[in-house]
Amino acid sequence: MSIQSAVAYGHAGNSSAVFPLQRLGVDVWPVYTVNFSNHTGYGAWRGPLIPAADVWEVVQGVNDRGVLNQADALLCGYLGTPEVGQVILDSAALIREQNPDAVFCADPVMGDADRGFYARPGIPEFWRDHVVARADIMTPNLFELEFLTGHPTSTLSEVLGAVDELRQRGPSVVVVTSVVGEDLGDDAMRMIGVSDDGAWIVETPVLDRTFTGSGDLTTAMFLAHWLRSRDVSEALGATASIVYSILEHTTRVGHRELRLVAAQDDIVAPRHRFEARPL
Ligand code: PXL
Repeated sequence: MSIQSAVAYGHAGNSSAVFPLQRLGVDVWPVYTVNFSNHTGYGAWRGPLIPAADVWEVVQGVNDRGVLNQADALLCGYLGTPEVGQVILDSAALIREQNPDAVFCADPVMGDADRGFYARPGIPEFWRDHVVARADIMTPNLFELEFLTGHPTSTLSEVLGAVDELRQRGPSVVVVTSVVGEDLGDDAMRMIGVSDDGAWIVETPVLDRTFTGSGDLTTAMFLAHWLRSRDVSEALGATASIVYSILEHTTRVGHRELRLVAAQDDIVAPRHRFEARPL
């Protein structure tokens, strides 16, 4: 089950996660938190925030079908309102009752280094104060990691320190995207993944532009590959390969929105391959 935003035009939230998951062969059940015309990176959009009670109705309706024991994971991202935060926690608890092995993967969508905070007031605090303690996997970007831990970072060891702190508060697996640091150079995009088994980094070439929805794609692809391999290093390499290949295609054709449909073969057989290395 994937509880995230829907956008009519373009790709963000579930509109960036559902098709790639399906293309990987994952049967995903989308539940929507907002129904927007387009993502908020445009500065203007239309369409409703879905009231928390309505989001919960949809989750309960799925539960009424008696199928939640088949859910391997709950994936959550863009919330819309802080009240929907409680719904994702309740959904995680409901799924866990039916399938104790289900994984709760939370992408604490709240902002990034380019745009600052774009989530509504109360949402960043909800992720920090209520979701961290309950999630199994979290996938903050560096900006979000710094907020969740309250520690600004400027070196690789400070980033790893913040990841350890986050892991001590909840998620056993943490993936940090858009990692930068004084001692890391600016010649690559980096993701770091940490679990009880160790820490890994994967680097991809810099694409000199910004994207929206790439984090949502990243979390979805990581979760799918992690569910199959239970191996952070393997899942990190596979995710970097898919996401970079899609972003490279999108950049080459000069499109603002991720070219998920046109470049869909990259989801299954990415043209560019990257491997994570241990830290
Ligand atoms: O990529 C995060 C995201 C998800 N959903 C919506 C968004 C954004 C970021 O701008 O606007 C609707």
